Amino acid sequence: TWRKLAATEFKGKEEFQREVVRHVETTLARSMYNCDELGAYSGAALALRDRLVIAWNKTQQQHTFVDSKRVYYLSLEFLMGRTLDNAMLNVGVKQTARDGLDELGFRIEDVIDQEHDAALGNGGLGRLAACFLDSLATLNYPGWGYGLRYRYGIFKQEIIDGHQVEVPDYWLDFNPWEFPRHDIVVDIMFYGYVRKQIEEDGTTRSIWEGGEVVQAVAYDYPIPGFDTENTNNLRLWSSRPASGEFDFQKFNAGDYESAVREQQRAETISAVLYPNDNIDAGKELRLKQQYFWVSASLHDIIRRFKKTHRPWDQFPERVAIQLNDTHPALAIVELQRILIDIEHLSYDKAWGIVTRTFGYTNHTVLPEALEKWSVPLMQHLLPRHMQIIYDINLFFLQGVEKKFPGDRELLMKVSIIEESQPQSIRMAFLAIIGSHKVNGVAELHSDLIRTTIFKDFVTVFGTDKFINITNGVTPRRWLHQANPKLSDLISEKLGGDSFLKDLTLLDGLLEHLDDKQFRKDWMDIKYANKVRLAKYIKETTQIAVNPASLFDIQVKRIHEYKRQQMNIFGIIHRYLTLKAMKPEQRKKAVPRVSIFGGKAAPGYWMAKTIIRLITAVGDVVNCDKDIGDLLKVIFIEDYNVSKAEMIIPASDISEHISTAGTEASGTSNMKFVLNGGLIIGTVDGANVEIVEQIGDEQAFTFGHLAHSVPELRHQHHFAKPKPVLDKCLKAVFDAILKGTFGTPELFEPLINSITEGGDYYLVSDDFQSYIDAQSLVDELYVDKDSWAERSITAVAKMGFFSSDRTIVEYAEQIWNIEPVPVPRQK
Ligand code: 26W
Repeated sequence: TWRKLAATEFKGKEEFQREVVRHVETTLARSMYNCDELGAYSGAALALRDRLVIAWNKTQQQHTFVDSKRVYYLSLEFLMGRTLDNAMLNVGVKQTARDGLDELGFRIEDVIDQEHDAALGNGGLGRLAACFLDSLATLNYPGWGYGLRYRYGIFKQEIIDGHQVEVPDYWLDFNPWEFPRHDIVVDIMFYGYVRKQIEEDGTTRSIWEGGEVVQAVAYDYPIPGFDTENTNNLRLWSSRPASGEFDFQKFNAGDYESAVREQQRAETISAVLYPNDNIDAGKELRLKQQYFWVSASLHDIIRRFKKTHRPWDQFPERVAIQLNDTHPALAIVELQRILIDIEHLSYDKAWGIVTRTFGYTNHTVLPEALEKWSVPLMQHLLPRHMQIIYDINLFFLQGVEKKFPGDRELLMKVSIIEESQPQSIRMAFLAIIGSHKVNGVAELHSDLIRTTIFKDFVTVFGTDKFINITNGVTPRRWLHQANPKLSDLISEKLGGDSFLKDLTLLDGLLEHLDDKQFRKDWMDIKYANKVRLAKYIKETTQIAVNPASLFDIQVKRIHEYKRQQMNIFGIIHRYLTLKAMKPEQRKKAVPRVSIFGGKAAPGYWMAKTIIRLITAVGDVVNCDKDIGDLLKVIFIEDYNVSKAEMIIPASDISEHISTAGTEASGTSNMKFVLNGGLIIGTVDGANVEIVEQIGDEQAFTFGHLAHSVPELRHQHHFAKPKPVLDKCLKAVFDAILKGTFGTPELFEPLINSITEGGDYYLVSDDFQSYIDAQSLVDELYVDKDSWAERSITAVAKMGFFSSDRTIVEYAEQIWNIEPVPVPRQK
């Protein structure tokens, strides 16, 4: 049957090939005769990109034509990973491309492997933003991302002599996915002073002037949806000197150095992503990044709104802005400034528009991660914004005083300004006051923010302003792309791939639970994914691991609250136990491969010590002849999105073992279960809801609950004499201190943080119950058939955790936006 091709389709593999060849020979000016895999990648990417652009333009024109309300997702991080594979799958041309490349002599997997990850994020928050973009496009919502185009993304991690070494990640060499918009340029000012001016009508106006100006240039990235022509936009800003090049006067006068210095100063703003996850460093350059990005984005949004010639009142009916954590909280102040200083609206009218526009998502309760900026720094860098923050605070506190007369203590507690030395600005408080909705990212986390860090704001604003929207992940990347075999098997059983757009359809798998062949196919795919990972481990570490072993994986940023130290202590316990066994006893043990991956912030010394201990244990265990295949300890270098796509489908068990109440949600927990791995985890973050959905036979939970944590910490703090350590944990520490894993001095501080330092993350309190949970894992893994049943059951019940569900909740409860599909050609 004949139908018109979608904008993103090819007429067949021949047309695809022609396009690849054309790009290799003309755009890249290379010959097909000596075209390598990188050349083939570049050609394929450019061929596909031509199609995306058509759909992208159509979408943007449609959205402008309909004048629909848009959401703007402001995030300092977008951890996109690779684009080619995802884009081919989303627009449905992967098979065509595979066939075409095949005939040209290339394996598509090798071609895909040429692409550099876009690693513009640290961890959970950045990857969530990327999943949200995929869901927004797939659901046909008009939604843009706004971020920074860092020249260097998160550093590359090398492990040298067991230590983490950071190497810069320059990712822009050849990037077919970005479109520079040299016509979209915004001037951004820093420093300067504020002058008051009396108008003819007697009102006073504030004029901010005399500062340093840099330019923001837009770079756009198309975001294709799955099985739709809708293609959204991600706009990232790059900084450059205002004069375009550099100061030619200085240059001509021979002052080359200062001319170049000035250029570098401007370019520095978007040069590098801060590699801190969950720790606020408070650096001036970071504040400059935040204002630069927020100001450029707002000017762009306002310029687009103004083209519709609507009155300002209607701004919140056309624009929703979501603040991804407090990093963009200055947008609240910037919009207020534009509305009063430039657009001359009254303060109250402006503030009404501001609060109806913004929503704020909180992603952490860790006190060290809550952003605070020093008042003198803000005063110096953004003098007018500082005044406006004082005004916002004054009017807010006046309102509180009116509602709760005489409650001085409450005023102190909710003031944006903290009376520290020097004073500081609590950005989360500013974000709450300037938004109409505040949300946490999992039920437990949202409860915690309502009852702990933001409880005084619940008193002031009431409960309705504080909602929960549980995180989700995109099944397109995290099932269909990462695990094509499993995705195909599921399609076969469900009679189609609609589950990729409505993940709740997965529950149809339950009908096939008793099908022996299905269970076997299911476990064969898991095995094949483990073989794929084992091969990678062999190639990169020279260590052979047996894919028949139980694969136990913990991959995430290294942080004391995530407790990789507890995992490695558990592994040492296992090692000591195995060593103490007689050889015939050992034969009954379940062989295990413990796999770690993750980066430590460069300045986070304790996290680096944890990495050092993991590699040290691996060095000893992996060549112990008594142990052989019974235990291997692997650290995978440079964990990133593309590696996650290979690692996650290969887990039997993954670890989500944060101290209860510290992990806001976690999202890799969802990815692992969606790929048929079970989880061992604490009652924390989204683990709680995952277990609720899949049933507690399908998960291994352990440890103290969040509500007991404060009391346990208190006991550690005041305990005299020090409590005696659990026997197993003591044996582990003794082995380390005896030098079993090399120089014990390296690891003393880590042990001391537990034995002497108050054990803030409660490793000693949870250790025994962790070991018990691991024993249960061993026990149940032996029965492969019931394991298969658990794995299938878990996947079948994961429908809730699609980021599509998450995005619909944001759209309905916060943004008030509707889908605007691009009409399909008939
Ligand atoms: C100012 C320094 C800084 C940098 C990044 C503070 C805080 C952050 C992020 C908010 C940390 C982060 O990524 N949080 C994670 O967000 C995920 C998405 O909601 C959650 O799944 C994780 O539990 C949470 O740790």
